[in-house]
Amino acid sequence: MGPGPHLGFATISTDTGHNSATADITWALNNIDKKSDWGWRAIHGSVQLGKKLTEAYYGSPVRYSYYSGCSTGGRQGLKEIQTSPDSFDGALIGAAAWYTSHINNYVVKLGMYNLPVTDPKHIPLALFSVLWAEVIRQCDGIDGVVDYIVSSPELCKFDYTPIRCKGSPSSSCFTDAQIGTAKKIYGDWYSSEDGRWLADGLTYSSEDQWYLYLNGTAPQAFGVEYVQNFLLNDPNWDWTTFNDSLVTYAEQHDPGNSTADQVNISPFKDRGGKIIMYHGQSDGIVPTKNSETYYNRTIDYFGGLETTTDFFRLFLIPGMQHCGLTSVGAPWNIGAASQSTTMATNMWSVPGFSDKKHDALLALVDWVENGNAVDQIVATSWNSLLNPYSGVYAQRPLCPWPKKAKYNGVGYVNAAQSWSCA
Ligand SMILES: [Ca+2]
Repeated sequence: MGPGPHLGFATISTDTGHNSATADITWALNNIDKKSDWGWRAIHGSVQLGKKLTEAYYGSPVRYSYYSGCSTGGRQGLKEIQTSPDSFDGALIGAAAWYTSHINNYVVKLGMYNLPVTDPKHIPLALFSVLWAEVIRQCDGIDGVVDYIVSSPELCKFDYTPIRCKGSPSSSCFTDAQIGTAKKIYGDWYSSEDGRWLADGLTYSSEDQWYLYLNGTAPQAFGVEYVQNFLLNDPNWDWTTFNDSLVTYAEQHDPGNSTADQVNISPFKDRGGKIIMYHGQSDGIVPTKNSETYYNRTIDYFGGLETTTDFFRLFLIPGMQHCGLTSVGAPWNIGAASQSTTMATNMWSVPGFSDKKHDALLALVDWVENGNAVDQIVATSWNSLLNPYSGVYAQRPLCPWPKKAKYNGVGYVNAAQSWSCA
């Protein structure tokens, strides 16, 4: 909540009905109320209460209402827009884990690609960085500028030959079995039951975050504990028995009504609502393509890109990890949820650049209240990752999808004015 008042907002947040460690989902076991709170009810009730409190304190109606959240917070914002179009006038939605019934099962599936650790197909932690370095080497320059930032992963035709073991396996090369695992991790997930698409795979340049989901002796708890406590109410469920039919079961039951997959958001659009969605292109937790999938579905629903960009724009952030940060110096900070508070608890907006050109929330406010559609947002990184006093390292515009920032061919490559949206 800290950043909000600095920008003049009355601000509210919620624990969504439980208090737990990050990946602990045991609170959901057999608890319909807590599942619903997490799924949608805590956000909805907090918005209603927040407006009442604000109106009581100031003695006048709330003029505008905004949302900012990332990851599960991105999902929660989308869910509220889908179910209660009057709640917000603008929403800043990051790396949304919107497809609960699919993506939480996907976390189990993804982990199983690399398990058990005794299997020859298993890629050990040390090889993630080998793969990452080769991805950067091959995929970086495709976007026109060699800067360690992979801005066009979709154009990279990655060749495993340079990292493939030539003789006996070693700790610095990939066997064919391990290459098979890497291809699964990058690939989309299709049902073994009926062949239908189930989930997007991870993107080239996400490897630096693979340790989060792919380095355990079991799949990550976000997946396993979802199935145990949310889906099946069976804490003894054994992840080795996972099969793809669980997605169908999750779709049918959707405990807590948390899946935010509706694209009929006309009521929100019709009352003037605006959405800025963003996603790091090196995200190793929520695959970047999740946002593109939701956006493409929305475009299909509204009958084209232009009728969608009227009120809803997607900004991919090259080189940014999950919700923030970067390991390649990529401009990443746009004043979005948790970004500056991750740098220091007393930081807010984009330190040194708290204006609508650099802060996505202020850009959103300007779009909603003054009709100035957001054509670019300038992202910032600093010489020391978390220290804005270390001086700006790079700034670069982010562009409304499908546009990308393109280097003008002249000028300092780390200056925003050397780039254009094209
Ligand atoms: Ca590049």
